[in-house]
Amino acid sequence: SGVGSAPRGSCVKVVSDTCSYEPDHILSSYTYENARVETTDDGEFVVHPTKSAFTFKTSTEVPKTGLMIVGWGGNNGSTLTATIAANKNNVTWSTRRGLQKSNYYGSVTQSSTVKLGIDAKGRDVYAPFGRVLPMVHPNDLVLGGWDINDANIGDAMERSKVLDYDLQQKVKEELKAYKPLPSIYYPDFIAANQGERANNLKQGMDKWQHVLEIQKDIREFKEKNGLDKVFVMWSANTERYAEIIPGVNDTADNLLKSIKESHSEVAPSTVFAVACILMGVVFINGAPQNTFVPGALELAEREKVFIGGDDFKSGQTKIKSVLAQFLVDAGIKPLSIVSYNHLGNNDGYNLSAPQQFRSKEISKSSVVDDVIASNQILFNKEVGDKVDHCIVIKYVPAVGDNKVAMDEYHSELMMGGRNNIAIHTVCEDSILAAPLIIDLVVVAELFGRVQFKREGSDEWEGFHSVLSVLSYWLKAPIHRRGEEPINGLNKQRMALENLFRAFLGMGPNNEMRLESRMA
Ligand code: NAI
Ligand code: DG6
Repeated sequence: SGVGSAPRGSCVKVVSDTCSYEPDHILSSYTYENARVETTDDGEFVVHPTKSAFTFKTSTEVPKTGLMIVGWGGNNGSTLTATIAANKNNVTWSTRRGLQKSNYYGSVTQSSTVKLGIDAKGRDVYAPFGRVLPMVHPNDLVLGGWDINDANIGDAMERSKVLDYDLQQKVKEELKAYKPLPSIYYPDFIAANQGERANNLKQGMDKWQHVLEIQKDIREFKEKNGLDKVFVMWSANTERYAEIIPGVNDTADNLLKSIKESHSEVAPSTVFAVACILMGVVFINGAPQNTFVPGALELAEREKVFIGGDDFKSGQTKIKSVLAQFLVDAGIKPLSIVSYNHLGNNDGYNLSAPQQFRSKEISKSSVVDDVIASNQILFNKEVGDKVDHCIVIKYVPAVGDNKVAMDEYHSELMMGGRNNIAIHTVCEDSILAAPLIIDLVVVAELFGRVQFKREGSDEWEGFHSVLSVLSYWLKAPIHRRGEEPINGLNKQRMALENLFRAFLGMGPNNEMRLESRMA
């Protein structure tokens, strides 16, 4: 019980007979409590509390980890690379506000905390999120990747015009040495206006050869850098939706066959995803398109490889996944949510084409669906079960990466009253998005080291290949077939915290505070 000391990389040691520290792993026992609910025809809820016992085994050996970014030379990829280089070297630089130190603000794993419990005086005690369990540190990530444009990452950083000039000067030399690998470009999938960037391509190959080439790139990157694990992240341009065609991409076998036949409806992002899944490499999609067509999902399940997606949830949508939940949980009925934004970076340029905009519109729209479905008092056939949800994106080159977002939440109050909340945001889009890439990799890597055993079973199992705990960072979380995604940000964070606690044999965090509420 609680034997041994906190493993390297962690600052938390649990002393309990539900948690033990072994030389290379943590063992925990956990009772999962839930409830199965039946709703009768006359509207009664019949609740059956349930309990199931699990044993978790978390390896404490943090692997040497590599991250390969598709779209490495983009604003997100170059901003992330510059940020890691700067943090690794403790870079400071002068700004109009004074001396600025490198940091990882905006990353949950690096800059937020988790409540562990209370101290002797009843005050809450928090630990750094990234040190509750042994996790990869971003400074140790080895970066690589592909881009259809041949700019080295130093030049790409300058082109993106995101970071302070003085900071750019301090990391430029290191970044100039990083060259993106040639990538695959099927012009039909991204906006025609991106054509002029495409000068770094794997040419003269069919789609299956592309799969093999990508796999070769990953193997070589892994060997050259002596890595234990590699993760691949799509941070390339938003593609149009792929059409789901029976016999083409509806099953794993059909999809593989279609790639071998170079079917025109297989997108570059799906080719990357399939290449990764077939070699057991985790693939995460940070853009909104339907990379994970049904065949790709089935392939990931079959190969038992983690996948995550879709679309980084950075600013406007993150607020929406809190605010919509707040309104509905307060018993206030949102009638319309209008989200307008304009931006002037290359992402905005690509999204100015209708089909690519449509992909983004879909991922930005789905975020309130489960919130609406959670409240049948406010949303039902009689009083209306929909919110008018409107998404507008405009390309305005002058503002560059400084995205402007305006949101209006128009809601119904008691007795027909009305409530309007308007939010105006100006944010550096890529500085919001880059830390999400870190969190997605750090958390996906951790979950790959956790196994569980069900009560009465001797078999260690891994989590389902659709890694839904990543949904905190994703606008339109992919989900297991037959299930609905969870979009509410607070629920998503609660899931992360409580799973971490379960891996340490602790019950879920709650705010019952019986110590102070009882006389
Ligand atoms: P960006 O346009 O600056 O970078 C994309 C990069 O991908 C470009 O360098 C382009 O040359 C490259 N590229 C295009 N097709 C490629 C392919 N097939 N293979 C390899 N490289 C390819 O865009 P940014 O701002 O870095 O965003 C990246 C993606 O992340 C976009 O899809 C965007 O919609 C998505 N995203 C961005 C968010 C943000 O806040 N910045 C938030 C949510 C999603
Ligand atoms: C225009 O909306 C550009 C997009 O790539 C967004 O910047 C990105 O999807 C972030 O969106 P959000 O809604 O999370 O701020």
